[in-house]
Amino acid sequence: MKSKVEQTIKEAGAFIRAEAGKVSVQQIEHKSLNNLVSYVDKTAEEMLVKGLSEALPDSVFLTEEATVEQGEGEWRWIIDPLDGTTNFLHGIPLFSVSVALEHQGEIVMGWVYDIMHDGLYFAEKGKGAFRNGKPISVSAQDNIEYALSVTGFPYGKPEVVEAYMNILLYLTHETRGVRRLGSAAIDLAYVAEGKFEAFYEYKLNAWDVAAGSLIVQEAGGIITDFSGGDNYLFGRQIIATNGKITKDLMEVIKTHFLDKIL
Ligand code: 2AM
Ligand code: CA
Repeated sequence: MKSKVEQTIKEAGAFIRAEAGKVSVQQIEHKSLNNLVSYVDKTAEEMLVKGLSEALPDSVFLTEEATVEQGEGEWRWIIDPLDGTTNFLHGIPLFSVSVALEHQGEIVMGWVYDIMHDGLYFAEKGKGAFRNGKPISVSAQDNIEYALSVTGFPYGKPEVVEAYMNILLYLTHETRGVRRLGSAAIDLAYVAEGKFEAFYEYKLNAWDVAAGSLIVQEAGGIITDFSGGDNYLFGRQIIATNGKITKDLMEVIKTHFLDKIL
């Protein structure tokens, strides 16, 4: 099953890579102002649905582009066929395929394919995390002052977005800094690999984080929602760290963001 899944993900990734730079302005649809999609996202999703259905018959799907019936079931694939669509459309080489497998409500396997770097991140519950077959682990840094974080910016109510930027301001002044890459799945993979100490974001969807979260956990990190709970998959708040700075980052997010929007 695993090799069929990985073959499918690499084929979808190869298709996306081959289309990079070819999408015309007329072929871009605006789901909303900041939310773009093209035939590339949809075709990649169809390729994934076909291959994953063959790999695991009777499985159901939760997918960003909803090219297939969305179902609930014992085995469910949670998929973002192209995470980082804006990067893809602008020729910035940071976009990915994100595929998670859920069994009875628990994520048991996850893959993030960093397409332009040919990096396939994989984790299986209880069995560790890997990049192209080699074990990976989170950073050992336990001092938030020396931590490099990564985030993405939410869209929505201006006052909430403005308050969210306070976190950025604090981390810019008081820590090593913050990056904003544009693919949540890659952000998580990079935390798992020890490149970043932390990732946090507000208003993401389950398909952006389902695979990457398991990869971080299996690499030794910790994932929570903004209050330290475990509602990060559907709760639209996520903090992923190397396991050593969760408390500090949670405090920053509480003081500089949550307390300001209440
Ligand atoms: P996408 O490229 O699959 O749309 C960047 O911070 C992350 O936010 C990406 O994972 C991106 O996923 C996601 N994203 C893009 N537009 C968004 C929106 N309007 N609302 C929520 N998330 C979004
Ligand atoms: Ca997407």
